[in-house]
Amino acid sequence: MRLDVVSIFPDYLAPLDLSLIGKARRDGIIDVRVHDLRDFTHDRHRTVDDTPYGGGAGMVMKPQPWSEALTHVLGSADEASGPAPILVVPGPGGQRFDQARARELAEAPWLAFACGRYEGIDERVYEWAAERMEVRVLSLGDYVLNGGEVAVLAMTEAIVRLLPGVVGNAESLVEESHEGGLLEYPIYTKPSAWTDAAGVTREVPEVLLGGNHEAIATWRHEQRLARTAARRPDLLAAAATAQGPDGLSVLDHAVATPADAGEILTLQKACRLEMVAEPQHWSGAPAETVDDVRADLASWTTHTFRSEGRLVASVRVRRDPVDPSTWQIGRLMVVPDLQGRGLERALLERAEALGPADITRYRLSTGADQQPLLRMSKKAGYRTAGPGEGPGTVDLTKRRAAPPSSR
Ligand code: JF5
Repeated sequence: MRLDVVSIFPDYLAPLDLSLIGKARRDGIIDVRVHDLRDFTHDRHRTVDDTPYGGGAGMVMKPQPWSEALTHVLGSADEASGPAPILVVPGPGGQRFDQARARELAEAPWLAFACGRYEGIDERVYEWAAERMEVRVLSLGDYVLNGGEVAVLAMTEAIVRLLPGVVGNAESLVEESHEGGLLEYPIYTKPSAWTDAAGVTREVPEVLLGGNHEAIATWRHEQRLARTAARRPDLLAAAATAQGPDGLSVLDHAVATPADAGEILTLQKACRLEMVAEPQHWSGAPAETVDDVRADLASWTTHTFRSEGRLVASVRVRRDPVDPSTWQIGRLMVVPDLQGRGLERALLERAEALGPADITRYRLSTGADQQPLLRMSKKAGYRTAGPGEGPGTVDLTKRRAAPPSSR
């Protein structure tokens, strides 16, 4: 795997020569090249930053040194690397870098990392780069570092250890925290009774000493669940959906009330991803207000699904006011971090099942730009019926299957 890193502090990346990563480098598993961004400036002061247009605190990294540095990286393509790297830009405003992302990036033959400093990089660099390679803005977590370098060290370590031949024992790679969506169980080693300097003795849990493998597996699974619930309740919903297609059944279901309007609006906004992906193309179309959502709650029945109190999915249904044999389904939403795990399909099936017995047809309304949702509903038997009521929406319909014969 080729790894290129562009930074104004190349020395910060010296740890890439140490430990397992250093060994992988010496073993020829990875080829790491660190570049100094200032080498791509042309002024006496080797300037990489300037003040922000529109005002505001701090400095912004200039586009020109970045385009030249990245052009230099692109120019070093070879047979093994492929034509262009995936460009990773660490930053607190990115998508979360997690174990799944590490596994995905470990498949790439070539990764380049752009280390931002100050308030960040001129937005046009992202546009320029996206025309030449795949660009990922990735965040380690919800905190701010002084620059991307430490994040690159963390990400490269998580990625490189997954490469064949880097970590000796393949087992130790699979059975780790975050694989499977639950935290690890507690581990112990000898002695079975350990006495500290104060004379306090602590025992290893009895079940681990017995050799009953089934009892040990059960105990460990319970420990993982209890730990995850206590320390990372946010992981439980994801773990539940990973267990099977109907992750919906483990969520708390309720019918929305006006008190839910604010959260539903937040979910709606989170699901309108196109604004997030392309800020320069933001249409400025008037967004719905919390009062619009409240009004909708009066004319529809909105069903909410929560995990540990957090609203993670919702859908609204009603009998069609003009055609009472039709069951209307709309605003089918799943929070972005749980999308694509089968929850959408389960939600649609739940919405259909809510239709009274005399319903003969379903009409699903969705955004014309909601590609994954359109694909899913077509797989579920829906066909496009035409443009929907709201701007930018489409209607899809499906006949309800005849009820099973009562005899
Ligand atoms: C950075 C401008 C990048 O702060 C971070 C970060 C937080 N989580 N993951 C990464 O990146 C450094 C700071 C300022 C761009």
